[in-house]
Amino acid sequence: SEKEKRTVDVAAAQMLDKAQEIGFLTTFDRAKAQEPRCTFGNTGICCRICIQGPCRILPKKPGGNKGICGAADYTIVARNTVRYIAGGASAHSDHGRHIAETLLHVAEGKLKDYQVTDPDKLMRVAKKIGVETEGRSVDDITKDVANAALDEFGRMHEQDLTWITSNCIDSRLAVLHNTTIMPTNINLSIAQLLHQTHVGNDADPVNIIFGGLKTALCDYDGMALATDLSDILFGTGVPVVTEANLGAIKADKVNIAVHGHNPLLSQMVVKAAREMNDEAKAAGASGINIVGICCTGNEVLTREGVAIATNFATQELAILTGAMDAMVVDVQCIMPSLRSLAECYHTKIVTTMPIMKIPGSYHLAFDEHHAIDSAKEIIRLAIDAYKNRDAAKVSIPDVKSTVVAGFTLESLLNIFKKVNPDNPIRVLIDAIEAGEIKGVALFAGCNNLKGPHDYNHLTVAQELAKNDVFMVATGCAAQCFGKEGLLNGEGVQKYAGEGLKKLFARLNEKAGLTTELPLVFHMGSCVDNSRAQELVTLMAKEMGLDNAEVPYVATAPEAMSEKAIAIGSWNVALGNPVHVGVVPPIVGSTLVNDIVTKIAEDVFGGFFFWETDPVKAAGKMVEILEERNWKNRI
Ligand code: BF8
Ligand code: SF4
Repeated sequence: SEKEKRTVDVAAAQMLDKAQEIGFLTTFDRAKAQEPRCTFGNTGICCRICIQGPCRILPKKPGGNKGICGAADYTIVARNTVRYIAGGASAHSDHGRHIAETLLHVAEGKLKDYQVTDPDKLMRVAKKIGVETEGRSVDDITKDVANAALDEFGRMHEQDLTWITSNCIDSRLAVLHNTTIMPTNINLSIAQLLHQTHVGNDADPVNIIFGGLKTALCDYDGMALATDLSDILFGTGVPVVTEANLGAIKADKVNIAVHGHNPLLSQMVVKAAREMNDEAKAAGASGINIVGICCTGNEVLTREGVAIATNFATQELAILTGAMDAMVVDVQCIMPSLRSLAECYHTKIVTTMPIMKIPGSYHLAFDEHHAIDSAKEIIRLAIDAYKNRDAAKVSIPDVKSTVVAGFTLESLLNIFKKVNPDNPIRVLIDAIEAGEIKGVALFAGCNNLKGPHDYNHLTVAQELAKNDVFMVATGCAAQCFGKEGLLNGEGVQKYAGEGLKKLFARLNEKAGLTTELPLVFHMGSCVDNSRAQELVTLMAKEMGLDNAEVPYVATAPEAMSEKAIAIGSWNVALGNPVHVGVVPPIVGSTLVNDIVTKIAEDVFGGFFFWETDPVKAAGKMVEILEERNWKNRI
């Protein structure tokens, strides 16, 4: 049906009907309006790197088979591709830098509203990166850890990035050294990549791609340190039970969505809200209800059990419920369209960061020095807005699913520990060796309206479950699974194959949780893809293999952002096969396409493949896992 073509999310479909009724154009309409796409842009052979352009590759026209400067299709495609990576690495690493700076200021006693919440994680991270802990104060260790993180961004001596060297096994580090893609300075690599791809600079597609992979590793480094330091500041999540989808918005409460990526803000909003229920009651509501959209939602879900409202493509629809009083946003993946939609309602869009403002929305500069006060000010805006809510415009879809989340690597291993106290990771490997499961798959990334919303995520996961694949997820993929009932025990009963069910039965028996384990383990936000990488490295160590031999595969069924491209690229460099469910603007150069889908495997063991049909994609992922298992047995 037409609805299935838009989304598989029942709540979203209801809201899209409502949008149609009131004549509001959503991102779904705008996506349609962009069709048909320009083939040059769509396949990557449009160059706008200098303003002689845009140059397009017109193979049949004399003189048209290259850009004005003489750049061939492979140069143009390679340059365009790695510039996406530069954008993604900038976003992730700047997020990490912000956390590191905050942690340093905490240790220096400059910030009263933040503290080291998880000193055990601090000690583990300190040991991992070689910071002395014996007989030292928490503040001193914290300073050294924070400074080590900040040093990654600007060090001027040749020293490999610490969060890469301390998280990778030797065989992988050797691959990174041999291919000369080991970075020593995050900011430098990003800047150098922009230089490398300036007009009249590097024309060699292989060299450009290697520059891109070096920067993608900076993306990894920035997110790995962001995860570690966020855990230190806010705690390392443990299993929590909550709910997901627009039904988590409550008609009788002041509803505030935290949307964006940075937990420095959302954690404070959650904390402040707990102290302000009386103010909400004074305004006539029964309390305050915080819900999450996109990755900052995943952050506060993991650590505070905050419900998921929705994911990227359907963010506008949360406002269409008529019951969203404020949406507080920080950075990344926030649609500029939110403001005009909010104008049809009483909803306040509050931007908070100096690099992310939306014309016409309310800007409240978030100040870490007065974080709780800033958060309270935002919540008071929401309470004020609530007073203007028009009950006649409220229609909240009665759709939500139970979610069991909070699976940081630590909390996942704690469950494995109940089955194998001496060697928790062995639980997964035993299940693989016994043929119960075929391996592990990571779901990551976004929504992309080049296909129906959440359809690829859901279908790939159902197929892999049937084929006994153990699944972990981050980002908007994880939020889709929350909404669609894959983050709970019923998901196992409904979709898992017999082997996978056996493993779950063993785990559930020993886990000692009040609820059954979920079909897919929610590992957090997109920066928490570092947790999944730690998992595969742990498996490699235990199996005595290199990363590229572990039965592990990653998928971004609905990849969209530059960040997703960066994540996919470091996954390849670190040895992981990566499925992408949309055809990226790379296929305009057979050479570049072959490099990333074929030659990459010879060099890194990891490679990309594009498959828009989710059933076929899952089939190929299963084949990859089976092939790796087969090779490991001979
Ligand atoms: O960092 S998955 S749409 S929200 S980019 Fe954005 Fe993509 Fe969602 Fe999170 Ni990640
Ligand atoms: Fe055209 Fe070359 Fe300029 Fe690109 S860099 S726009 S191909 S002249």
